[in-house]
Amino acid sequence: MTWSILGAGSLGSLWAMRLAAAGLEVQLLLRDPQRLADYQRAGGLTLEQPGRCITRRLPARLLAEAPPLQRLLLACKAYDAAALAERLAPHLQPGAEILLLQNGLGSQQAVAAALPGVRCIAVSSTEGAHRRRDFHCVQAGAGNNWLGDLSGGPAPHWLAELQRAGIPAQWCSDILARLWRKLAINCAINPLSVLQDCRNGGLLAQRAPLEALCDELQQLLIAAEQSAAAEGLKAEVWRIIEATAANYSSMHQDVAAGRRTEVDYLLGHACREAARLGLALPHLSALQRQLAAHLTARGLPTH
Ligand code: NAD
Ligand code: KPL
Repeated sequence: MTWSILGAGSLGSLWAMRLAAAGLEVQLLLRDPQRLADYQRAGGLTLEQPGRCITRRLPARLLAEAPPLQRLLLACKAYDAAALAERLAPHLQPGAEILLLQNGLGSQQAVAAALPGVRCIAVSSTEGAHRRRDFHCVQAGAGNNWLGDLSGGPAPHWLAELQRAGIPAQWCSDILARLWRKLAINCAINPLSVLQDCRNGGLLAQRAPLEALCDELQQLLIAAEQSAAAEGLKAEVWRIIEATAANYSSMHQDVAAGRRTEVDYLLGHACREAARLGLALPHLSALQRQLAAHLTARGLPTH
């Protein structure tokens, strides 16, 4: 069974290289002929891990030229996922499985709606990777991957294959709760770190706004029937801020690099859900307005 990887960026490369190192069949699906030529010129995919740097010439092709796909890792940003799912639909075999690596919420549901009959497995990842240059990925730190089917169902037989390939992977029977929890943590930390232009540790001086945001996020989680995800949220946010004090949040890094953020799938999703549930959450709404103004002033999309 071939693992097809669509999105040969940071996380997609990290997965592809570990699967290939374990002797599994992997193919990269690249965007267009130019990107395919760039990949060939780069001599393959490179993964930098502590103490070693390995390059592999993994097979790569265009989606249009790929044989029907059975198992695919969708490793693009959340804002690209729905459009890519529509392009993927004619290339998937009946009974295909697709793993969704996107952060936040909303994109997974859009992909599932675009691909009826396909098993959509959402992944909540705390692994870290970044690109040194195109097709050269650096593993940034240890983490975990929780996998779960948004429609329920048992763990797939290939979960052990991932673990054997050194990809930390744990099956989660309530993946929605885990995605909501991560979304809430990201909503508390990331936008404020952008507006304050600080490392996560800088938020230790923002106790009052952070506590108000956590209170509203807890209200939202409870109203969205995600009470388990609401439990102990404030304490975990503080723990993560302390543990990542020296780091810039992913949203801060995107804004600083002039890249589009995934805000629409984090704070945007939270605010839309609050509106749908008839909840007034003034701190969260004010944060969304301030962040939108901040992004607009820098020529970045607000969605
Ligand atoms: P990335 O920008 O490094 O990679 C995305 C890749 O998708 C790029 O290579 C891009 O070229 C490719 N892509 C986009 N449109 C395409 C198309 N039409 N055809 C083919 N390829 C296409 O992003 P990333 O950092 O790997 O993040 C992917 C997702 O994983 C995001 O939702 C992110 O939030 C989440 N995530 C990332 C990390 C991390 O450490 N990088 C950690 C946890 C979660
Ligand atoms: O996930 C994160 C991010 O930067 O996106 C943390 C470190 C938890 C901050 O929200």
